[in-house]
Formats: sequence, C-alpha cells, structure tokens
Amino acid sequence: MALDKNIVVLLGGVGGAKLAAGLAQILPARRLTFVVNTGDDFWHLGLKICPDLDTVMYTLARMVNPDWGWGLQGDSVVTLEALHRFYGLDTWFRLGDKDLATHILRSQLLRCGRSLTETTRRLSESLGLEAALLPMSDQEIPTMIETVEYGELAFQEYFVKHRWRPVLKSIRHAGCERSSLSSQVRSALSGADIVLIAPSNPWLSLAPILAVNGLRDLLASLDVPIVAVTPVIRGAAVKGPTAKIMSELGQDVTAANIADFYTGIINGFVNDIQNEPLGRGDLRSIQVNTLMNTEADKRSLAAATLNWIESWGA
Ligand code: FO1
Repeated sequence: MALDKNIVVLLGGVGGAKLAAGLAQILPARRLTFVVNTGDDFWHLGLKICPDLDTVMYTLARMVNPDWGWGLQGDSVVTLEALHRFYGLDTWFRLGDKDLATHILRSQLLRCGRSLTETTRRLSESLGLEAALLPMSDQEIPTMIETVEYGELAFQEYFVKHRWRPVLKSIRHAGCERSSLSSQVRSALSGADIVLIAPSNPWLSLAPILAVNGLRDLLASLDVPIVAVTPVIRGAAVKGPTAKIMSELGQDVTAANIADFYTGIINGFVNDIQNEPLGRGDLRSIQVNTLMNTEADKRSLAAATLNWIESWGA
C-alpha cells in the first residue's frame, strides 16, 4: 500500500467525499491533500457558503448527515425558520443551526482579510482534521449554468432551488481567466506522487477545478500517475445530475465518455466492474466495484485503486 506516497485528490462534494473517507481509512493523514471545488460557493444571507469544502470536512470529521451526504448530523433549522418569519425570506437553501456556526466563522475570518485557504485550515484543524483540505483557489470562480428555461443561473439556484430540473446548455466559470493557483495547491501538486480525480461530477465539480489558471499546465508537467474514478455505472450516475447533463450535452452516458472528458489529463482510469471495458489501448484501466454504499466499500475502492497504481511500477 502507498503509505509513503503523497496523494493529492481533486474532488467535489458528496461522491468525492466518499472516496476521501476511504483513503483516510487506509493512509496516514499527513500524506493526503484534498483540493476541493469552490465553484458551488456563494454568499447567502450575508454568509459565505462553501458546500463542497464543508461536505468533505464534515465527512472526514465523521460529522456529516448520513442521509443527505452534506450538512451536519442531527442538525435543525430553527434559525432559518425564524428568518423566514420576518418577510418571507428565501429558505430554499437549507442551512442548519449548527452548520451556521461554520458559515458565520468562515465569513468573519474572510471579512478580516484571511484567505479561504487559511480560513479552511483553521476550521478543519478545529474539527480535528489532519489531512490538508484546500480550496481550488483563493479567488471566487462561481459556476454559472446556462439553461434553456431560465437563461443563466447561479450554481445553487440551478442545483438546489430548481433541483437541477432545467435543461443545461453550457457552463461558465466566471472570472477563471483572472484566477490563480494558491501556493498551497501548487506545492501539494508539485510534490504529489499520485493524483486522483474522485468520482465527482466531471462537468459540475471537476471542470471548475481544471478551469483555475495554471492547473492544467501544472498537471501536464507532472510525471506521476493521474487517475480518475468513474462516476458512471451502467449508464447512470450514482447520485446527482451527471447522467442528465451528459444526455443534455448530447453524449451517451458511458464510462468511455467520462474518460474522454479527462483526455490529456489522466494516464489511468478506474472503471466499474459493471461497465463495458473502455477498449482504449492508450489508457491504463482497471475494473473494480466503484459503488460506495458502506465504509468497507469506500476502503476497498481506495485500496484497490492505490494497489493497482503501485503495480504500474512493477
Ligand atoms: N443541497 C440541497 O439539495 N438542498 C439544500 O438545501 C442544501 C443546503 C446545503 C447547505 C450547506 C451545505 O454545505 C450544502 C448544502 N446542500 C444542499 C448541498 C449542496 O448544495 C450540493 O450538494 C453541492 O453544492 C453540490 O456538490
């Protein structure tokens, strides 16, 4: 097992957090760095909300709500309901009472001039995390979704308010051309022995990370395994809108099309045992169970992926 390797994982929220939990079960935390999508972030009710960072943080801290995969276990929404009483304030985005503490503190630190990277470090260390949790960038790069029905929507309006029902036409990463990699992301990737791309939604969760100025070039300069895990099993996504988006973009919902999405970036692909083989001579691939329903599943997928990558050198 890759106990002495530095592993950097690029990931979004719920699906990515499951692989993160599997890796955290088998590897020393100091070897793990998670670079998380912040395209979903937004300011709401005066607070900075970073859903994917919080999902990964709460998952690794074993505090996540197991039914939703995000938010805090056993949380309530008394404050949100009290806010709604005033003048029918929007409550489509369910912010739990305990979860609010995270957003209040983060917003306070940001307003005091701390970077999102520093803020995330303080929050995650306070919750006992030893692995490094890094936002993809310190600049805001909000994901904007062009839809048939409503024109352009901010990410959470598309995802939560409209429950990803609108037909997606295209995606924009606002301000990505002015963005830059943080020194922490740059040095984590430069020192990586293995880079993993979690089974998160490629279009909604990974594309924003890949849109950060300099990230693709940095990945291209690395001479290490860069391996993606399929989020698609037998023509469907485990959770969320991946399959719907692929159809709307005119693509068949196959692992081969997921692998194609990462062309020029990855040199290995973890396919699901239930999928068709990729049939690509130019890309190493393995077929294993990628469905992560239990803690044992998460651990097995992490171990199978790392053992397979280690075998490349043999
Ligand atoms: N997802 C929902 O479907 N409905 C919500 O009301 C909601 C609230 C929420 C609050 C805090 C948080 O960290 C995440 C939250 N999410 C909610 C999840 C989130 O919108 C998405 O899962 C991600 O942005 C997509 O990765």
